[in-house]
This record gives sequence, structure tokens and C-alpha cells, in this order.
Amino acid sequence: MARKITVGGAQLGPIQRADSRKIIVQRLIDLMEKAHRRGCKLVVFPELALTTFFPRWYAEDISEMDIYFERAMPSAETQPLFDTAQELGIGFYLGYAELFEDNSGTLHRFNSAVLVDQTGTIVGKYRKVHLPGHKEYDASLTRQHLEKRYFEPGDLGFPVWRSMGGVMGMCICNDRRWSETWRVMGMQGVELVMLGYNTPTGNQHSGPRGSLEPPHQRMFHNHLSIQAGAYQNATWAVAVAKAGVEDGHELMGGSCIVSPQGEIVAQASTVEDELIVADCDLDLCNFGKSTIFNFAAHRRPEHYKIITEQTGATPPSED
Ligand code: CDT
Repeated sequence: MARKITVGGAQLGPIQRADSRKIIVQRLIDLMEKAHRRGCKLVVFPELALTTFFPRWYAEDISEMDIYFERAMPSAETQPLFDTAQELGIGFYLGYAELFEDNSGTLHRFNSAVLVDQTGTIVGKYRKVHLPGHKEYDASLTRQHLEKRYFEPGDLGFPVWRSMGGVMGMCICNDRRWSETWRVMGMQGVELVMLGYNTPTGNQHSGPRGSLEPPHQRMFHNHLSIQAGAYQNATWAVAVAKAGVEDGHELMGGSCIVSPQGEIVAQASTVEDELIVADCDLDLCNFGKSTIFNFAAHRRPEHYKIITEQTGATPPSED
């Protein structure tokens, strides 16, 4: 019997700095209810779906940004989302900023996502590994991207979970550009990767007229990364943006659902709150996993050591 799950990508339009959690959570619930009416059993929300993309702002004292972090998941403010999920029998992926106090009382800040199943129970958590941007204020840039300032790199790796009838994986935004992200989940048999993103339309390193990476290339690279990751690991991918002009800064849309053949089967057409839907047959992953990407038959890990042993590239000497 085919293992089909109807999945929704719940793209969000902009969230302004002044918007309250209550209003934002209600927007998520509205999208979840819409997804339910469209027959979805799982809905994917963006990265940092409960707040504006605050790493664009500089604060000398990072604790000034703690108002954007969740100390518990669920919390009093996010509990209605979990209650609605349980009531409707719909699972969800939610990106949020996580403030975590360890046993010694030290605070840790992560860019995280949880996967919640159709009973409203948290199945797993992921903490973003590939943090883009920089740690200190950079006066040479027209826009700051301070994720390295406000978050620690994720410490949970790239786990996958058996849930909702398939093998589920998560990553967040910039992770999608790294083939390692996908392959580590591919090596665990992942069948559906969920990811949220907040991607500025313009590249802050792209020069005054954006000539080094104009917006159309930014969107191309967004889709190229997701489509390649899905195809090369024979997995579904559901990639969901926070989009539109947020606190004066433009984020791209382009949320999409990609099949294990690497084709886009659903795509958002606005930069607002918008639901995209696809019937994802998880058994379609079997073809790629048993042929061209039959890892057991074709991988040659003895030649891949350099990937885990070094970070930077080392071209041969010019002598
Ligand atoms: N949120 C996030 O990871 N955004 C990055 C853009 C960073 S530009 C310094 C992305 O990969 O889309």
C-alpha cells in the first residue's frame, strides 16, 4: 500500500518587530486550520516563525534579544498551536529561537525547530548547524546578518525520526545549501526533509547594485540547493519561507515542495501568508534509494575523509 502523506507548506508573510506572539500564533493557527481543510496531515512553518528575523539588528548585549527567544516549547503562548494540532490531528514543524539553561545555570541560545506529531507530542528537536553571517557589527555592510552573534552552532547533529508513517528529517535555512546536511540525513534513510528559511532577497556582499548575485540568482540558488539535496538523497523536501518586507528588509518567498526526483511539485506565488500543498507518496523515495543512489552499493567513503577532517579548502601549491 502506498504511504501517502498530504503535506502543507505554510509560508508566512512578514512579521514586524512590534507584532505580538499572540497575533503571530493566531496566524499560524489560521494556516494550520486551512491546511486541515485541504486534507494535510503535516504542516511546515518557517525558520524563526514566531518573531521578526531579529539577527538583522545589532545589540551590544546579546541578552537584549532574549525577548525573541522561547524558554519552553510549548509555552503558554505557543500551547494553542499544540492544542489545535491535537484537535485537528495534524503534525507540524516549527522554527523558533530557543533559550536553554543547562544544569550549571549557563544559558545557551540556538536557532531551533521542533517536529510535533498528530497527537500534539514533540517527536524531535533540531538546532541549526550552519549559522551564516558574522558575529560583530560590520560597518562595511549595508545589512547585518548576526546569527553567529546570537546563536551557538547546533549540538544535536542531523537526526531523523520515524514518525507519521515515514522517516522524517529537519534542517534550517542556510543548512540547505550544504550537501553534507542532506547526505547525513540520507545516510539514515530520510524520506521527508522539512526546512524553514528567512532569506534576504539581496546578498549583502553583492556590491552596490547587487551585481554579484542579483535576486533572480538568489531564488535560483534557493531552489537549486533544495532540488539537488532531495534528488541526490531520494527524499521529499518541504521548504518554507518567511517572506516579504519585514521591518524594512525584503525576504524572498519561493516556498516549495520537491519530489525525490528533484522536481518542484508545489510552489508559492506570493510573499504573504500562503499555503502550498502536495500529496507526498513516501514510497516514491524507493526508486532513487535502490538504483542510482543505492548508497550501500555505490558509495566510496575511503575517498571522502577530507570532508570530515578539514573545513577550509586547500588547493595544490602553485610551485
Ligand atoms: N537565515 C539564513 O540562514 N539565511 C541565509 C542567508 C544568509 S546571508 C548572510 C540563507 O542561507 O538563506
